[in-house]
Amino acid sequence: MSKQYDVAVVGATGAVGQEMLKILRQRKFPVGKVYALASARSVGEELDFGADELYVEDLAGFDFSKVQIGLFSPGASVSAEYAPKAAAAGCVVIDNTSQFRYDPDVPLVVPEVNAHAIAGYTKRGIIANPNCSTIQMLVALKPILDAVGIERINVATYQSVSGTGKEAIEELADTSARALSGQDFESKVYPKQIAFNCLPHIDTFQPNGYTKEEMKMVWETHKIFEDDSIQVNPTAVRVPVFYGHSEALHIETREKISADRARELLAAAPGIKVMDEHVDGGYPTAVTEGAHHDEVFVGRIREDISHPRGLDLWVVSDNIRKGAALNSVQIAECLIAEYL
Ligand code: NAP
Ligand code: 3JN
Repeated sequence: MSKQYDVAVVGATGAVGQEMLKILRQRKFPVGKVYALASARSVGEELDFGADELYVEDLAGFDFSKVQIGLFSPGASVSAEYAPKAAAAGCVVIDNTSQFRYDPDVPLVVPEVNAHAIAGYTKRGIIANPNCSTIQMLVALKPILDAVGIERINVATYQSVSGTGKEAIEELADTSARALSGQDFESKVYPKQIAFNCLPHIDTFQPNGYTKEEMKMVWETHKIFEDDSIQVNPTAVRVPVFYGHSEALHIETREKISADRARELLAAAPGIKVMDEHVDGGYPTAVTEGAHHDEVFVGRIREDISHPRGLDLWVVSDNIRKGAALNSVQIAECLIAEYL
């Protein structure tokens, strides 16, 4: 029998944790025993894991020496406390929060882009999963970076509410229904109404006027592409979509690339599906293609009429799958194939 790995899913009751459990089964990850961990609030809750019953245990009392891999998504402050403890107990942590992403001793990995960086996990026993908006952008840009280089990226995101977690999914459903039936409602998760609206605000405002979600895309692009000279100018927007983030990318390459060549390169790249017909509906959208699928979908590929080395792309992906849970499980797959 092939080797099996005992795995702890930390934040297992959350939007990302639930998807991690689903993906471990869908991809037939060689799991031995799986532990579902969350806060004391959820202890005893039963979670679906195929034929096996999985009961939620308290993260606070868990002995991480029982597992070889920890898939973490309990929020940054909780990861800050427990990921180093888990690593000290011999568990390799794959962390979905922003807590360790910018630590030079922690690899920040998108397997299609920089799987080689996983080798650095031995320094702290932690591998960081990037932000969802960065992941889909860099999967789409990697073939273009390799072919002609990238000088500048202008990006506007259209991010679904599942990126904020399970309470936000409920808020969009509930406030949309109330708005449609003429009832009063209050926004609790978001600072303004999300139903039938767009909010140009994700995460906290920074001193430079950008939001932290936007700055994550800058910092993470530099670290993953190993090039701080690439200029990145993001605007992150929350939209009333349940699953799937979309992005309008306007890039300036170092050498000119035609739309046809870019389309060819993208079509041959791992993890990408090109959908770029110049007809009604010949492009991907969050709901019809992104949600519940694994690929990063790219369409609307065209040469920018306002810049001699400009290229425009529309990029869509499932933020909870490729943007979080799937990317983490792919990292775990690389880890066991090469290192454990
Ligand atoms: P969520 O649906 O709100 O779930 C949060 C999870 O964390 C729940 O399982 C919750 O357990 C657990 N948790 C909270 N406080 C805890 C504590 N003190 N001890 C143990 N467990 C605790 O949120 P989510 O959407 O799954 O996101 C969770 C985190 O993942 C985010 O904060 C973020 O850091 C990261 N994330 C990353 C990306 C990405 O871009 N890669 C995308 C989304 C999320 P209870 O149910 O017991 O409260
Ligand atoms: O808002 C989104 O679409 C993605 C959200 C990600 C997120 C949410 C809360 C805290 C993160 C993240 O992964 O960057 C964090 C965080 O860990 O900082």
